[in-house]
Amino acid sequence: MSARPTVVVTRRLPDPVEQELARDFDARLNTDDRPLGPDGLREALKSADALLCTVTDKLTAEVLSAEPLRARILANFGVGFNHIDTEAAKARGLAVSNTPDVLTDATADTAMTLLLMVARRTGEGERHLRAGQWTGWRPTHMLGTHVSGKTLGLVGMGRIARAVAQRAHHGFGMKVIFHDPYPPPADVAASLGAEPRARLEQVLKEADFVSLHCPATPETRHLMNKERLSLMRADAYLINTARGDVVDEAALVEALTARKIAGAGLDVYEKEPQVTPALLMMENVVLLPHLGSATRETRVAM
Ligand code: 8YV
Repeated sequence: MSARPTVVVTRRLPDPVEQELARDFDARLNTDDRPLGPDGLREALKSADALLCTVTDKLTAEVLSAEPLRARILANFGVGFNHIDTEAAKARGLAVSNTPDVLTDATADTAMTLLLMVARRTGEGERHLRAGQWTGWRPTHMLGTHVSGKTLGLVGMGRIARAVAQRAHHGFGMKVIFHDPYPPPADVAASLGAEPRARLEQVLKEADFVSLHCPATPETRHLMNKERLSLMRADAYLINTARGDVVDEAALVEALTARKIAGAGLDVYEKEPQVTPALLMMENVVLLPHLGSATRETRVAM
C-alpha cells in the first residue's frame, strides 16, 4: 500500500503535469482520454482520495452521492465550475478547488481573437481562399468592420473581463463600458479605461461588441435571451468565451437570421460538443471548439 494519496485524473493532461502527478501521488492517469462517465466518476469517488476533474465531468448530486465516499477533494482543472454541484459537494464534505488567474490572459486573448475574427471576417476569408475562390485583390472585397476606437461592452468585470478591457482599451483604443453587480473599485476600472453602466441593458444598447464574462449560474442562464439580444444594435457583435448556458443559442440563431445583430464569435456552447446546426452555416459567425485557455503554457500552469 502506498502512503501517497490516490488521485484519479479524469482526462489526459499535458506531459509535464502527468509526470508531476505520477511523482507526487499514486496517480491513476487517463491515458486513452475517454471521459469516465457517471459510473466511472462514482467509482473514482469511492476508490481515490482526490478527483482531478474538469469541465467534461458532470459532477451532479447523483454522482456525488457515491457510497462509501473516500474522496476528500474535487480539484477542478479549469476556472469555471458550473459542472459541479457545489452544494452537494459541500454536503458530502468534499472540498472543491479551481484554477483561476493562470488562464486569465489566454482566455482574454481568445476573446480578442474572436472579436477580431468576426469583425474582420477572417474565418470567412480563409475559407474563401482555401476553397480556391480568391480571384485577387479588389477595393470592395470582403469588407469588414473597423475595431479600433469602437465601443466594447463587457458583461461581468472579473479577472478575464479586466484583461480583455486592458487589451481593448490600451491596445486597440476602444471605449470600454461594463456592467457587473459587483463592480471593481473605481480606480481599477479607470486604469482600464472602463466606464460602469448601472444596467446591463445600457451596455447592450451602446456597445459595438458585447463580450460575455459572467459565471454560469442559475441566475445567468440564458441571460442573453431573445429580449436582451434585441437590445443590441443591428451592427453589433456578440462574443462568448464564458459558458454556453449564458446564451439562449436558439434565440441567438433567430437574432442572427433576422439580422438583429451583425454576427457572433463563440468559444462555448449550450450542449458541447454539439453546436446548433444553423450556426455552422452562417458566415458571420466564428466558432471555436472551447479553446479559451488552450495554450501549452496555460494548461501546464492550470
Ligand atoms: C478550460 C474554461 O479549458 O477554465 C475554464 O472554466 O472554460 C477553460 O479555460 C476548460 O473549461 C477546462 O476546465
